[in-house]
Amino acid sequence: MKQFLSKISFLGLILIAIACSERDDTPRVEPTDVTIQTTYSNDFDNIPASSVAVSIRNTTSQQVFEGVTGADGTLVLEAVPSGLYDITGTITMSSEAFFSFAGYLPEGDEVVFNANMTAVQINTNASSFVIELISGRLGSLVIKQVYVAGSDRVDGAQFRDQFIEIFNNSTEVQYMDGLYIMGIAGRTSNTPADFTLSNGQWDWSKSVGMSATGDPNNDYVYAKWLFQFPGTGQQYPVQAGESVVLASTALNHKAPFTGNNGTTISVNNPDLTVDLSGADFEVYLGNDVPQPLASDLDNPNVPNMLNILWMGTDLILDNNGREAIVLIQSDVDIRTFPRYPTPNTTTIGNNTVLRHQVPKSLVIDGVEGQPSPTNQVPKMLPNDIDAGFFYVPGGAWSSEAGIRLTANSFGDRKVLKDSNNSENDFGAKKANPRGFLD
Ligand SMILES: [Ca+2]
Ligand SMILES: [Ca+2]
Ligand SMILES: [Ca+2]
Repeated sequence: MKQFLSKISFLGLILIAIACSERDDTPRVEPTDVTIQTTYSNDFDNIPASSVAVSIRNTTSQQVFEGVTGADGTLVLEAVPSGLYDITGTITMSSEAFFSFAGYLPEGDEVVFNANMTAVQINTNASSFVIELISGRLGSLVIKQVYVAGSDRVDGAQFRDQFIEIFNNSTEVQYMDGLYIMGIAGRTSNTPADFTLSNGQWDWSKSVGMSATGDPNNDYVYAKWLFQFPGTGQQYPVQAGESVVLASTALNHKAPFTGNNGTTISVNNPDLTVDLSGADFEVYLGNDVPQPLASDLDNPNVPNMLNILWMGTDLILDNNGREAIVLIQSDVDIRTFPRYPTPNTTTIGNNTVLRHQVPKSLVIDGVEGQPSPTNQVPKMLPNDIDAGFFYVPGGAWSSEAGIRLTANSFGDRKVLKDSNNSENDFGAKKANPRGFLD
């Protein structure tokens, strides 16, 4: 028995000796504490990412070490044996969490960021790693500035200087090519009638020939005016954080110019209006209406919109602010969509205007305006496109525009607020193409 015990002791000593000699000869296999730092990608200025689930897996033993990053974006994993590892990080944000992080609502219910590094050597000399979280495109084009009020009728440019600005509020380049911009056909009287809803808005289910699937009022929007951006697919890029200006007429409205009838068109006070000569797009109806507007000149340097449906003789917006505007992306040509007359129409004649019916699922962004909080017309847009409205305190002819609030800056990229409620997302200021509210 004693001999047996001593044999075990002897064996033990040998094992210890082997272990010691291995440790002495190859110190790199010694377990090490590994620090993983997680950051968001450059789209979000590489800021540290907390609450990220991080996992490292040994590619040979398949042993996994995991944890969650702290407020500083780091996680320390203790006593990790050396070897080759795959490192992953992931964080899922609810749309609310993403809104508080970035300042705008994402398209889906949640946002997932992932980081991934494969076959990374971990040992005492390599124990600290930075992994970068990326996602697909986050965000969309949004309507940034809506200048419908125009400027003083005597000293300014009236409605000639109106414009709409669209901003790339996403993390990737986007293209204007083929998108549509549309004003909503909305009734502006609050008095109900047979052909309206109880709030006075059109009841499109009463339109002659209505055959839409779903709810004609809540599942679709109808065109008051409709234009398509030109381009073959990638002719008109908009970088993340940049914008494009769609002018009623792309001229410097501060300076006199000669109208298409030979008259000089000028303003008394250039400060009241804007220079739109650098606009990206303009509406030109000189070839489409019998009596063109004198001020509707075609600036050869500024691409013209494709005209589908218009009100009057230019892109003329409601100076009182009763204008709801949507940006639309459709793979199918909207010109082929079903069209209906306003619901007060009983028979369709030669002069009846038929209004394109657009599924609201095709709307990228939409904004609704009102004259003022105490002087509202019936709501035009479904609440999931815009639950509220913006207005300009100075009202019609005030030179003021509705401008989307700046929510955040990630490096050079500004991010605009978008909660799909322009009451919270917009402020008002003197119109300023490409300018920000603050
Ligand atoms: Ca024009
Ligand atoms: Ca032009
Ligand atoms: Ca929106």
